[in-house]
Amino acid sequence: MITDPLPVLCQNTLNQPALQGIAIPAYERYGLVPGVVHLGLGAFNRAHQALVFDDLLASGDTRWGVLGVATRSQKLADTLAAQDGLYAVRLANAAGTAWRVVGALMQTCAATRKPGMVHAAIANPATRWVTVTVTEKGYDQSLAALLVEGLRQRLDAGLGGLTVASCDNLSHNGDKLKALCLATSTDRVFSDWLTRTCRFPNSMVDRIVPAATAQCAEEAAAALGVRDNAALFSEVFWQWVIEDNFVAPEDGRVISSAGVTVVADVGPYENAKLRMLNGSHSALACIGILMGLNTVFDGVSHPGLQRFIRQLMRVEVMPHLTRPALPEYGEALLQRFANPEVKHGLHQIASDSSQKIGLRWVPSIAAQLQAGASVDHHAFAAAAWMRYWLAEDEQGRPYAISDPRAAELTQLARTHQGSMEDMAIAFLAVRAVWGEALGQHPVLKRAVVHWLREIAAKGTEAALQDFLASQSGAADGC
Ligand code: CS2
Repeated sequence: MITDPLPVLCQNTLNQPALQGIAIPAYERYGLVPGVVHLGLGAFNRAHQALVFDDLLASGDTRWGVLGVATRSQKLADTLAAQDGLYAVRLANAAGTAWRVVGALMQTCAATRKPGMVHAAIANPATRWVTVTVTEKGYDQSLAALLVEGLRQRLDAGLGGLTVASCDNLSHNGDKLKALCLATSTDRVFSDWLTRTCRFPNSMVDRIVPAATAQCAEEAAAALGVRDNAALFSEVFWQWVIEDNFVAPEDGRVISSAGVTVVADVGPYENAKLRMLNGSHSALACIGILMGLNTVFDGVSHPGLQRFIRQLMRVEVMPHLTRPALPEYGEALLQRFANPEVKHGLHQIASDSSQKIGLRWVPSIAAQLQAGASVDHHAFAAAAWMRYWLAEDEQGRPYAISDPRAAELTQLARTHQGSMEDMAIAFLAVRAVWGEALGQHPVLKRAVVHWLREIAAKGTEAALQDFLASQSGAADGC
């Protein structure tokens, strides 16, 4: 048997010589009682909010240690537990790359194995915040049950409420989480207590963090001299804009000191981020996958696709946004997408697309139609999305699709693949994606049918070139 010569990253190996020069937690972790319960231990939270809490802990404020709850995977909770909650993030931008070991995760647990531990942690007097990253599809009964039972135990113990911060890419994420909790309980006393004492700030979170791969662990081993089975790659850029709505009003000032933007209304930031960044991501993913591309970097390196995305933002998205300096924001996004060190897989972004595009594309399409303006870019992307459900790219390579509606939508694509018009109409009738009436709008329908026919007849690359030629009057500059 070949044994790994490298020791595993954990509290005892933090002083390895190879880690000298690497940013490691510069505070005493032992004995810290978590003040934050985080639900959803995925890559995004571990490379975003966890670093903010890590900075607050490093500043001497001991209230921000995290109990990380894996809501789906038991393995990840165990991997992190074996590393004393430590893991490294490689942060990259044009100036270079740097590793950082994050220490904010004090304990981990798997909700499916020990739900009682999660309830007890939420009901612990030391807990002040619950943060949530469970992805768009995670706002379901199991999340609500976990939260509501913990909060109910808090009420029974005579404790005060918590700040419950959703950090998922949903519009009005805090309001949605609160509504989910309230809808789950029929107990008036509990509902009144929750409404009176808990706060659910809306927020916009941003950092591009691809899912962990074996390459992350390999590069961590080479750079750190320890084995880190939970290592991540990320960009340097991050943003967290949160509504000033906390149980402890001073928390706004405290988290601002770590770089979080606290505002009265997150709406302008949230809309711009969902429709510009995430909307472009979903378009890049659907179109790029058909063309056989792998990553966002590959997508924006394709001149035609880059031009398409720039125009999509400029022509159909920006006119309906109020965030300041939109053209600069759009260009900055394209630069972030072009970061070669952040290998962000198009299939990762395309996963759960049935849950995403209603948030990312539909508001721009609706606003354009209302204004009597063009929806061609979104129609092209929507046509690519429909063709994507045939689960095979144009080179004939099959791919797996991960989506809660996968069975229904792959079946829809297969059933209608003989007629692109039927296929477009069938997909536009999926109300869970397009809403009640939007999919029936004749302007959208005509454009989607047209571009789906073009994609099927000529291939995506040629259809894209024709599309760009047809838009030659559209503004190219952001
Ligand atoms: C991406 C997001 O996977 C996706 O759908 O669009 O995870 C995106 O990278 C983040 O929201 C960036 O902040």
